[in-house]
Amino acid sequence: MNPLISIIMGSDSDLPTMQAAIAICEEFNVSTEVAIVSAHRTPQRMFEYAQSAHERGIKVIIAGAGGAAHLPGMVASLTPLPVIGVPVATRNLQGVDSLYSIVQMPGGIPVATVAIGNAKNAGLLALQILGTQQPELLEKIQQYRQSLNDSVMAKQERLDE
Ligand code: RP5
Repeated sequence: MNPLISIIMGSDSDLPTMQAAIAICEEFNVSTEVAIVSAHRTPQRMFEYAQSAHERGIKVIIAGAGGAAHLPGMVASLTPLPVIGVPVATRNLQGVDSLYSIVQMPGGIPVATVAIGNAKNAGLLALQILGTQQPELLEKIQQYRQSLNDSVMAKQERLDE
């Protein structure tokens, strides 16, 4: 299966955070391409990767980075595909630096940004974007939502006992 969702990150130190995006895509049986692409350390690779992603059949890119987190914005400027940014938590500023770096894109080049460290939501959003073109995937998302609802109701029942 050709990968439909690309999950990239600035460093292997981002992988523990980004693992949640990989896991949710696996849960929905959607193939992913996972790569370390640094805006600062491998700028040429970033250009090549972002410019060729749509030609390889990728539909959505999830990009995680921490600190002066340029990767999602730079990649968004190089591809026509939707880009979802994941601000990775940092030691000194706890990821507020990453969040501001990613979310404050000037008009013209959007990056959809999830909460600090919330790669799971980035994965789900990517799946929902794919789902607009895949009715069976949309149905799985509905089932997933139902399972969230059921788990809350089960907790309520235990509280009421
Ligand atoms: C960013 O710098 C990466 O996305 C990572 O979050 C941060 C630190 O990278 P390492 O020094 O751990 O490789 O580019």
